[in-house]
Amino acid sequence: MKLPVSGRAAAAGAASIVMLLTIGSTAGAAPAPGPAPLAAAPDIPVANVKAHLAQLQSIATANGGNRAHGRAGYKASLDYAKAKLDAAGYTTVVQQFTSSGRTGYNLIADWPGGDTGRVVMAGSHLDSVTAGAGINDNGSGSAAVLELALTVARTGYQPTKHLRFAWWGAEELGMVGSRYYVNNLSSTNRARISGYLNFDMIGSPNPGYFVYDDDPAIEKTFKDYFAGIGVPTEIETEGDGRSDHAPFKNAGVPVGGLFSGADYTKTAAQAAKWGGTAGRAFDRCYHSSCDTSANIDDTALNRNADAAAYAVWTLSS
Ligand code: DTR
Ligand code: ZN
Ligand code: ZN
Repeated sequence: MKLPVSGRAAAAGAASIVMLLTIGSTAGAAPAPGPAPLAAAPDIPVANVKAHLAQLQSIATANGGNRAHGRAGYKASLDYAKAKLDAAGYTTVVQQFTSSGRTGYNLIADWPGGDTGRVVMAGSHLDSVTAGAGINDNGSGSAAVLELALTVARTGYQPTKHLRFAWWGAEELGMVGSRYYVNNLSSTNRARISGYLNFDMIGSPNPGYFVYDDDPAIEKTFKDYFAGIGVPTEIETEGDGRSDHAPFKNAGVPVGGLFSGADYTKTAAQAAKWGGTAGRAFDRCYHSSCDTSANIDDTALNRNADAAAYAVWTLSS
């Protein structure tokens, strides 16, 4: 069903807007509200996250080796995630835009319930570069956010605030999808977003544990989690403006997120506290054809997925 496009969206000119609204099937309808769960977040099964990554790898392999904006592999990745979310009872919207002459898509999934005046968002970009499958960049974030959303449904979590999850298109072209989403929000709907959490590269094979230092409360939430599991963190310093939190931050939305490192080199001091290999990039397959299913550190993926769940539960309860 096509939604009426907003005036601003209709005025978007070059971009054509098609928003497909799918109400989750009754089979997977959100369970009736149960007792208020503890704020303690459940574990995110890393095996489930890895299974999503295997699917994304298969999709890339079947579609020219990538999941890039405007290619078949990207839309197949989105369709995979959307099917899972619809079956779990989410209300999903596919937001269409045009960039570099190709059609792009954002996937937005709302968990029914909660105070829609206070929306906690978690997102990741779903597109890869054209060079490869993009399993760490950014299948890792996309798969973790997908499994987090499915865990919300599976546990019947009834948050105080409203939960919204997003998978962005065309991040690799300059955060095009996330900027398109933010630019097409009304000022009222933008003000309703109490925080946006970004997950872009969270399974790097030679991992670091970096926390965005944008919003202090969100930063503390993530740092509390890692302190609780005895893992030291560093402030993420290379990413200002380099991922999908930037359009939200520029619009005044509190943002935060996690990052396990890209093409920068791990120092000896970092290797001493985190393990791994000093003098080697956190991800030496960054934006390369070797960013495949083999390009993931399971421990980093697991820890970051659980940290994401902890933050979503804490910030929405
Ligand atoms: N721009 C991201 C990778 C990236 C590089 N530095 C940071 C810092 C924080 C988040 C992401 C990144 C990409 O290539 O998708
Ligand atoms: Zn990238
Ligand atoms: Zn990325």
